[in-house]
Amino acid sequence: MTRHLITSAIPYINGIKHLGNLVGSQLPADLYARYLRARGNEVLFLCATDEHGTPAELAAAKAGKPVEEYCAEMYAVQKEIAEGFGLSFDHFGRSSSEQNKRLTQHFAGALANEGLIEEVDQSQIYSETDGRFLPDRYVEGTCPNCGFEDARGDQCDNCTKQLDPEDLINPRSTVSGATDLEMRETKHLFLKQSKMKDRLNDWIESKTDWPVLTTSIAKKWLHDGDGLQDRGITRDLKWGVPVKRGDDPWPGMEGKVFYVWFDAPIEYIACAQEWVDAGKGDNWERWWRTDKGADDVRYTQFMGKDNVPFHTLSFPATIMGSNEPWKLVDYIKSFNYLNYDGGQFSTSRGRGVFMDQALEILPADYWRWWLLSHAPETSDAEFTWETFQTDVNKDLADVLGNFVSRITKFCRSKFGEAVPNAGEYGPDEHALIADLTERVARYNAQMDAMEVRKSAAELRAIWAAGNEYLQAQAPWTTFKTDPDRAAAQTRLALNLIPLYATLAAPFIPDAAEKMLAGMKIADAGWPDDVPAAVAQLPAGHVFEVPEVLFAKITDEQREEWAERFAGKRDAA
Ligand code: B3M
Ligand code: ZN
Repeated sequence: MTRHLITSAIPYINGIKHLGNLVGSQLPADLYARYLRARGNEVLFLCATDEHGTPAELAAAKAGKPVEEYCAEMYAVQKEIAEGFGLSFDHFGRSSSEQNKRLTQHFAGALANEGLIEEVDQSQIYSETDGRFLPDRYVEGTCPNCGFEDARGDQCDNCTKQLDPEDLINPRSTVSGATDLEMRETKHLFLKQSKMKDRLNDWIESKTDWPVLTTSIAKKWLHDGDGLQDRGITRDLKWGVPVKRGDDPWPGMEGKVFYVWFDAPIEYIACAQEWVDAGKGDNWERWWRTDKGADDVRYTQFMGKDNVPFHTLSFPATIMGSNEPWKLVDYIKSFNYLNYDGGQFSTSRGRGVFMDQALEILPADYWRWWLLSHAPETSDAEFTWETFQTDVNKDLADVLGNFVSRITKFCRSKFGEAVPNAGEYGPDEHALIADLTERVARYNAQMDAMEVRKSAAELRAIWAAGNEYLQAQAPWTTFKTDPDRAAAQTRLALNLIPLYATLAAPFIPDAAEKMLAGMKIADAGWPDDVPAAVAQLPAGHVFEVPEVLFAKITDEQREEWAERFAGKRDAA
């Protein structure tokens, strides 16, 4: 079995993520991690909070708290919500960790030794009103690339272009709104990405199996305009990793920190160190150092499209440029945006459903199923309360939930809470098993390929096949004339429950657990052999009718929620 390293983009510490963020990184990463574990692979699944830079400083200032305290509190909040959604990280770390600080300084030193760092005297935006330099998100203005008026100084949310604050047209301070901005001299370190262009280009060109969304964004920034630019990797901020050259001071860079996008991806590695230091693992190098066994690892990253440039170009430039044997990513699965009810999710306007609110109103499985089955893979997708209600009620309550409840209750009423013994399988049973064998093979193939929507569609079809079988055979009718035949039908239908639970567990882990608990089978094992998998509950096997798996969403609930989430929540 292959060893799989999986990372999800690490969410900024400021505020709670909305469902669009969730479905673009952490949730599909969790789906894949759960699937691979269930199939017997060794998996290390890591995520963390992204705690440095202007997002954290600005949010802490707004909350009126010291930034360390703010980050510690928000880390605890994000960790709890991640657990609530069943995100099965092996470790949920923090980019402000000691491990990441040391590793970030180490990489800067290694890049400098390779001649890939340049000290640049620069003029940068300084605000007289605020009494400070205004890096990154401290400035907003109009995007020079697409004309979007609320572009941030680090990146335009509309066209994803990476920006520098001085690129913005009509810049304004996000601290005070001040527009009396001037340019002042300051010194910064630049990563000479332009020197790495050929290596990065060859590497991207070799990734012919990657999603087009991933490679097209990488190629755009490699070739459009003047091509790959050198990037400033330091900032005039207080909060962040202090600039050092390995363990040594960096003359002239006192009081500065590394840019958040320089240290954030390094946290993927530091997180594995944190995992070991927390006593959860014993060897991080076999996951990350190709000289220490990581050559055998398959490394997959999950992220929204706005994060792609940093993962296809900037972070690989750090890794390759260090000239040290670090593991490079093998596959980048990226996502488009999920929109909310005719517009965009908006953190600042509180528009849409945020992760904490989602869990307040419904169990995680409802969200997991809907979001994953509508993952914005080939294009942007849209959340509406109507489709959410319709799809959840149909797929989860009418198809899966109804199947489980109907057959277990029927069995209890006619044969008791044990798998009935009489009767033989006939052509209909063998046809269903053959159909499921083919479908499970297709499901495996889609899951292996990380085709999230197609996997969900196949799973839905697998559930529907059982439902249709039950509907057509109607053991409750058969029972009146041929109780033995009804017993055989019931035996097969009951045996589909552990099969369904196992296949569905990566999508809806809580419901899957209830199904297995009801059927009194701890671990049904992945159905590599479907005929054997549907013979796991032998005649006489005792079960209990599981509790109701899914309640239907009512029209009143739908209307209430649509109103509640239309956009009033205080900005994070
Ligand atoms: N924190 C962006 C985000 O939260 C950023 C990702 C970092 S991945 C290394 O969407
Ligand atoms: Zn733009």
